[in-house]
Amino acid sequence: MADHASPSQELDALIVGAGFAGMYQLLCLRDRLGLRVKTLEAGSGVGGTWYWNRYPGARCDTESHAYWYTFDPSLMRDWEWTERYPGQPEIMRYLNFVADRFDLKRDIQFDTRVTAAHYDEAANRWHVTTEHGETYTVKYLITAVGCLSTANVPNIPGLDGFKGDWYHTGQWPHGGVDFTGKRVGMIGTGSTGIQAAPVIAETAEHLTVFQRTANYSVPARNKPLTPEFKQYVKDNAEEIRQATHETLNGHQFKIDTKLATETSPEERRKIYEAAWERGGLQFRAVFQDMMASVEANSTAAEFIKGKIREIVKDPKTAAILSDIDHPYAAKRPPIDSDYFETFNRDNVTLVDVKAAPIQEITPTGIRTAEGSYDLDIIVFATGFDAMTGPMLRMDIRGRDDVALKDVWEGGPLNYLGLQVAGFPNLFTITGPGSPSVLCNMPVAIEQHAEWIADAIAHMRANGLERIEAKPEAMEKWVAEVNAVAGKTLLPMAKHSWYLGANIPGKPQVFMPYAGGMVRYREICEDVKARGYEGFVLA
Ligand code: NA7
Repeated sequence: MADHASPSQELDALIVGAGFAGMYQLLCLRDRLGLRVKTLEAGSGVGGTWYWNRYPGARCDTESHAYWYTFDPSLMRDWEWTERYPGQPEIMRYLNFVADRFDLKRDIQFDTRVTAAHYDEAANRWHVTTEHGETYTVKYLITAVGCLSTANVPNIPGLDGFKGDWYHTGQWPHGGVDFTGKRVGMIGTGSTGIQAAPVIAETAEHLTVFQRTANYSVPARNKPLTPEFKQYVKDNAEEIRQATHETLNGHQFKIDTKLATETSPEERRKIYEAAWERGGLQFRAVFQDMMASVEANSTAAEFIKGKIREIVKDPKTAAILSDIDHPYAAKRPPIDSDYFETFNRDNVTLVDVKAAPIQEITPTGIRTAEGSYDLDIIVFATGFDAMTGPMLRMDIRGRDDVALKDVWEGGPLNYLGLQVAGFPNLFTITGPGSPSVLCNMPVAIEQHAEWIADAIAHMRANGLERIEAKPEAMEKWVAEVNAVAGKTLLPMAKHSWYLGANIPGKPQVFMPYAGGMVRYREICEDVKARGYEGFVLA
């Protein structure tokens, strides 16, 4: 812990966060540009979102051979994933392997949460403060704080008086939780709840799932990778990397050119059956028009609802699970391992809290409008204050002491998801307005970190001290982000965290850029080629 009277440390750059983004940004700035740079990380190890999300069943929904760093071919050859989708512990092993290989930890200070960052215009420096009272004075500040790192524990009356234990999936205890012999209540059926429920049900005496909005899910079909597939990945690493750079969402598979609306019902059914058997997010990619046409989307939606009714034996439970109110994949589409099958177990109950909302948490459980449920443990799989939350929990102030929270009062303003006007030399990796969560994250992160490093290199080469988004460029970009989202079905999911609608009082603005990673990369390259068009460099 720092001495409060210790002088401010001066650095060229400071990075906040040591997940995928912060680690790679550190490597870019320290090893390629030779900057004096440090990373501050709230956790006790690398991993970011994966460091905190240790809940049972936590697993990536991108296939492992596309979910890694691709900047170094030898790194891709030297790491071997064991499963089709990497589980949280394996991702942690991978990130530690990368951190050790590039000796990153010597410049990462763990257990250090940044609380404030204020820009001093006269000195053109950011003054950064940590929760321990340490201060840093830096020219460049880069936030690599993740999109899903501010846990949302809903404000349900009575939680303080609950006599059992409760946990949020995004702040899971490192020692794990023993559910043996416990009556567990889980609130939330997003990707997290859908992953956690089958695993909790295996050991809990009883699991009660409180569902507010029914959700689609497609089987993940996770499996161990064969020696042949591992060899294929080693032999084709560069081709796989190239493929992730050529697809809309940074995955290794392309979206089919066929249109659902121009395919016969019999043929469509065959295509959906094959995609269901293959499993994974690729289900979304079998028709070109799935995310653009309500008619096309409803064919996928009806297929999945039919599967839910086929799998779940109790018709009432099946009806509650399949009563879904939004287009397929308009909310982040989960993939699962036996989620719907879990409701066929004798020790699992589904409670519809849309029909009968949760009214309070009592000392012994949860009370809804229809009844009380006695519980020993409550699991909140209730998501995150996504994208803006991790930024706004720091007191960030730009020119003239203007607070970011005031600039973002009506929704996040950002140019390319990289910079906010009035906040010079502050870069946001995968900030609102970037493809980020609509893309395979490592692909988005590598592009951002490299673009930021290039911008800083350009400034150093040209004796420039300051880079700042122009307000008009920012406004134009925000309009573009909205316009692009408007061409898709994404805004039709009214409760989605993409829109900020999951957090009471949060402005409802579609936050990520839905135009795809390929287009976004082209735009960023074009901006760079035009001398950082839309930015003021001074
Ligand atoms: P999500 O996708 O935001 O899901 C949160 C779930 O919690 C969702 O079902 C919510 O229902 C439910 N929720 C939230 N607050 C409440 C209250 N007060 N009462 C009842 N139910 C509630 O978070 P996840 O962690 O599952 O996934 C986040 C991302 O991580 C995911 O999209 C992937 O990108 C990885 P609602 O839908 O709001 O009615």
